[in-house]
Amino acid sequence: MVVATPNTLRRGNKKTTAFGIPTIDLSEEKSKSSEMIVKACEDYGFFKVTNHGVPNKVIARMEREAVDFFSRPVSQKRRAGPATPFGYGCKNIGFNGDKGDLEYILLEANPLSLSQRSKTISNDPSTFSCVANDYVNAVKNLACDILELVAEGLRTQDKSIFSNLISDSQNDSCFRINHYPPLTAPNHQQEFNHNWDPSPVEQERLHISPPLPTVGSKSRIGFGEHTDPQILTILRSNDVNGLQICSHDGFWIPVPPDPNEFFVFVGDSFQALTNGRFTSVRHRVVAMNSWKTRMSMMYFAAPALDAWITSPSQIKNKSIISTNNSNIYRPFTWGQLKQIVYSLRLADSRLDHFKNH
Ligand code: GA4
Repeated sequence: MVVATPNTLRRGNKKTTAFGIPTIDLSEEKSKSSEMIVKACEDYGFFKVTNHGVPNKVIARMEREAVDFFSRPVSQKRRAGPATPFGYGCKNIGFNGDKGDLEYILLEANPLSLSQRSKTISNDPSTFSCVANDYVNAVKNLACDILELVAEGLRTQDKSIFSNLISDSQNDSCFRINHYPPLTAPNHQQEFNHNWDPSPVEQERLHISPPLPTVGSKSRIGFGEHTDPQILTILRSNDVNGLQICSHDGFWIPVPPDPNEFFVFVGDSFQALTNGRFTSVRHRVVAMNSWKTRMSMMYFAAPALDAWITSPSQIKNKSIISTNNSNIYRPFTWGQLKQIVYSLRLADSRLDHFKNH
């Protein structure tokens, strides 16, 4: 694991610290990588994986389809929207007024939905759906491998205890592609000055709304700070920077982009599944590059809506998962958490609703 000495930089009023990101080579011996993954999940809730086994061709094809989609005229992209929550979205995130300087497509990660949605996304829907399916399956397998290594590292009896949740045929995983405009590019700004909202009243309101918050003098919020509600997120981006993670002590750490590797985020559900031993990582995207577009693809691994999110310590031996024997959270289903998630703002903490008092 590479964790360099902190090198503190100042951006605006806030401190930003450049660290080495924990990096796990999946071709290493299982016992070693499982231990390192557990440590990274505890220390950061975030790490990078190398030798991940996802074929370059699968990634390149997905990227090509996504670039093709976002390069289309707004009128065509809107055919795939609005994002409620699935479909094409621009600037609006969720249903409670959150905004970001981005456009995106959010898709349900199952073959049937992908095939239906593809018809609104591409002129060649069968190719898009095939490419998206291949990508989603490859990253889902990667997520399962990682979850099995975590189980190994935590020494749970059942090594599939976490991976079974997301390989379930009813899993509620989703797939998102985010496209961030460069910081200053007149043509792009024009493209991004439309808002995807069907209501004219709302559109009117959005045009007069204040500009998106800035972070220091030369950056702007692309996607505001939040944690992911699912179990695990697998992210891949192009070579444009902007992603930052928040350390346990509150520093924003810039994550250098690496188009050849994947980044893994612990989500809220994994925090609950481990009784707080892992913490979901707060992260955000700030637009800092003046001339290049950032594009990222995220697979959010979630269980079935009726799956119970409860620490195995409640089922088996408590000492396996957490040194703290009392249960921090009462059991809840993924569907119940999702309902809370969509009733709150992006930056809110959702697990508080399930805390045992
Ligand atoms: C954050 C993680 C995923 O992108 C997402 C997002 C979702 C959305 O865009 O529809 C949410 C956001 C995310 C958390 C709070 C709610 C829901 C927007 C929002 C304001 C798809 C998810 O599952 O939760």
